[in-house]
Amino acid sequence: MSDEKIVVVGLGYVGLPTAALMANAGYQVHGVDLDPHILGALSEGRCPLGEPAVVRLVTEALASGQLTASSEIEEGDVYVICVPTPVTADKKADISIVDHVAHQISGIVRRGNLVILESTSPIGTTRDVVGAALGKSGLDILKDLDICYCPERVFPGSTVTEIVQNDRIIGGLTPRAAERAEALYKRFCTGTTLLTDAGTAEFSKLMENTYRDVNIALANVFSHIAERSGVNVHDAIELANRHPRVNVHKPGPGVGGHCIPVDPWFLIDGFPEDTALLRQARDINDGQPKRLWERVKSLGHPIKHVAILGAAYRGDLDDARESPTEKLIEALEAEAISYALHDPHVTSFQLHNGREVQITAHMETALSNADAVIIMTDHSQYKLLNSINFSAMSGRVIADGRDLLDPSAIKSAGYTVLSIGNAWTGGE
Ligand code: SAJ
Repeated sequence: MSDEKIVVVGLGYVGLPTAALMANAGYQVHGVDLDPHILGALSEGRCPLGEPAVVRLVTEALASGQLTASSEIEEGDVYVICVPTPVTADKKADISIVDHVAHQISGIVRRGNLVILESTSPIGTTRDVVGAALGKSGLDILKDLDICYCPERVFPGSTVTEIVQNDRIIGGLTPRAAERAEALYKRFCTGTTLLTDAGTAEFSKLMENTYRDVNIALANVFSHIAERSGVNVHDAIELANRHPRVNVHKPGPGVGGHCIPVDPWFLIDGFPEDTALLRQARDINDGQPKRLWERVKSLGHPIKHVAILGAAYRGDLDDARESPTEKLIEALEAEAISYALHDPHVTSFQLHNGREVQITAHMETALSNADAVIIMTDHSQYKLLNSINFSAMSGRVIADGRDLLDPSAIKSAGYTVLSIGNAWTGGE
């Protein structure tokens, strides 16, 4: 048990499991969120998130009384900020929620408190936004307070394992602040703690996801070259990756999720003159869904109605944030093509304009009368598809955006199969 009280602000997919881990490590933790759905569930002892390991952790923390929650920021010894840092419609970093929360904390913060920012943020945010707000308390932010940036590295689907086992970067505004945060994380993290300054920690987090985005874009460019040259990109990548220092990523129908399509904009926004490569990578990845649709059309089959398989941004998740499926839907709607959207895990699919797209829970219903099917997500269920599953379709075009199907088996049943990074279409 610990005498210190921790206040975690933001009980989303990062804040809530983090708060529960801290509570189960013996701290008294108060979680803060404005969402009535989250607070309602927690007040009944339930977890508002669905991941089984998170559910176990949160229900245990609530049952023991170590974790409480409300909409009010209470006084504590440690404050952990885990609020959203989105990009605006014109791709500028929006850190207004961090700023607002830091100002709220500055009204109650006391000498000796530790304040940690976990949200992905532009370089300088911990000092210039959180530090500046806390300075309004009248305290010296370097001498009287300990302020740190400790980026989350949550991988949806394995949230708890990754929080506990991943190495943890801890960037302090001072070395003392970093050492203090290290002692806290060591109570529930088994990964190595890596101490640095706040700016380096902020930059390293942005680097990680930008690295992924740029390398996925490179793989997508390789897939374009393969489509023109008649080489199978997956075969070529497999061989290239036998080189000990090469790791070509996987081409696909776009990049989604809460982090990878968002975080590079924090660097592009801050350093436009140095980030042409990052911008181009974003454009390439964002262009993948439309490109796939253009290739489907180029086959020359009459297509009026499309079945889309997959709303989630990644396989076997119920998470559709920034899913490339939205860009495919935009391309279809721009040409007045009707569509049915299927997903075995996602139940609600809201577009950025607020409109809700209906999800068909039964695959056969989604496929019926479709002139073409486009697979957007690598759900396990889709890997089992064969030509019998497609028999409800009226057309014979199958676009496999995730390289899941065995094309030769489907070709022999008379279908035309189009995949990313493979010029061969088969059929007819
Ligand atoms: N994708 C590809 N090709 C690839 C890899 C991914 O097209 O080779 C696509 C996926 O289909 C998906 C998107 O990219 O649409 C992102 O998926 P992901 O599995 O790479 O990552 P996320 O967004 O689920 O989680 C990432 C992870 N970051 C890295 O792998 C570097 C996770 O470890 C981070 O903690 C998380 O972002 C985060 O919070 O930043």
